[in-house]
Amino acid sequence: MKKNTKKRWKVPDDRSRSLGFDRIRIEDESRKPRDLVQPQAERAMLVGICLPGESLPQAQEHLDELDMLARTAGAQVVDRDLVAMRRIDSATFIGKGKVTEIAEIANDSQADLVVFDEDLAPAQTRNLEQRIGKRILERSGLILDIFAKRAHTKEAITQVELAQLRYMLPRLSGAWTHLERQKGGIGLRGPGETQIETDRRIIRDRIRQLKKDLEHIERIRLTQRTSREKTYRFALAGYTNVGKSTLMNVLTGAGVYEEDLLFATLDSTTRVLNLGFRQDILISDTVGFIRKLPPDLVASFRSTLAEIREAHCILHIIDLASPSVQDQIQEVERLLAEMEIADIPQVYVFNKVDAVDDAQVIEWARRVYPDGVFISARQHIGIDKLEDLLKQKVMNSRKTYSIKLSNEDGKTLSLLHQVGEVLRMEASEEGILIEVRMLEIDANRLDIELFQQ
Ligand SMILES: Nc1nc2c(ncn2[C@@H]2O[C@H](COP(=O)(O)OP(=O)(O)OP(=O)(O)O)[C@@H](O)[C@H]2O)c(=O)[nH]1
Ligand SMILES: [Mg+2]
Repeated sequence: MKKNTKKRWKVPDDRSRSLGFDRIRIEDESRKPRDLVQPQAERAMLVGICLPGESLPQAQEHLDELDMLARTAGAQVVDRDLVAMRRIDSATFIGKGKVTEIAEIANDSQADLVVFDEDLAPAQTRNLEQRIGKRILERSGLILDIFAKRAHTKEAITQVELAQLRYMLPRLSGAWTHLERQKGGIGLRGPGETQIETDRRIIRDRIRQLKKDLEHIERIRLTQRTSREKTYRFALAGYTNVGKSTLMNVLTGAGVYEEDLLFATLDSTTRVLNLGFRQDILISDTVGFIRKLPPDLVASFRSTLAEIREAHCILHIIDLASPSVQDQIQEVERLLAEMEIADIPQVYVFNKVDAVDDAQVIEWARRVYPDGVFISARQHIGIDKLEDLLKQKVMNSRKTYSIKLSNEDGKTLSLLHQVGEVLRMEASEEGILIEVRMLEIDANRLDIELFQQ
């Protein structure tokens, strides 16, 4: 499939909004159209951190990723700095000397904001803002910002807004101090504090409302889900930008938006996967993971991520051409473990083999993941093999049962024909003995006595 041929909607370019949590609307502004284009991109300086125990190339890759995140958020990256740290400074995270250095670089490059690759304590952000004299944003704030831009359905918009507000609440005093400073900040402490309290109350009320909205959306989702319960379900999961949606489109022709962007997909899409079985097999494309995904976001996306949690088999899609492939695999596994779904069978699908120059990388993957499948979703390489493996997974999950029915029970008989493959039928005066192969979940759901063979 050619890139973007199935593009369904346009990513709104809303650079009119500045980056970062201090512009999150407390009012219901989020429902307003988001496509006001302002070509003036914000100028961002990026600060990568090399923590003790981390290698420099690793920190460099993380900084590259931050660069991509910043660009995805619509910023113009004007400078980058990598800070190697021996210990974390409680006041400023990076320490006095580094703060001065970064302030100088940020000034020289006329940055509007400085983005840190680490999450900072609210007080550290405040101190850095004061000393650097620029708006400070951290990785989580950036990710939340991108999610806010990508959210299109009511569910995603609600989930992101909830995450943003949860993220904002403990940081409110910092944001306010920032506003105070802009206003001059003299003698504003009293009214300022009152304002914070008011803001907090409004935010808490809004959080309550959003949670209610989400519960309602989840209930609707649940009703839709129960009708799919009889089917075997695959879920595509993996790091962002690894090609999940591209593969989904190749396997199902779903027309899911795919793009060389981080978090192109926020809403899960579920489609029928035709593997030649009589029962429908479903496959879901899901939101991508990333290193340091803000916990507020993971919590808010609970129902979207349920597509993964409720799958019978997870296809862990991996970008084999990425220099951070090992880190990415680990991060996804960590998040899957956090979601407590370690017991769902996983298939490692190594994508983008067409873009791997180094044969050693493929050798490494084959050695470490002997059961892995190697494909190129874009070039349609290895898709047949993958489909065979998926068929195998479904087949393996089916079991053979014998059932005795009365001769009059035509209803159950037709039900068995619907959900399974009837292998043998023996009719006698006492009834019909049937041997049927079907999914265990189907068998459990049938309200009749079955004997597994
Ligand atoms: N070279 C190469 N590029 C690919 C392949 N599969 C996907 N891509 C490209 O990788 C980029 C990301 O693809 P998507 O399918 O949007 O990735 P995703 O995992 O759904 O990403 P998110 O939804 O952002 O998490 C696109 O530019 C694709 O064209 C492949 O097999 N080879
Ligand atoms: Mg996608």
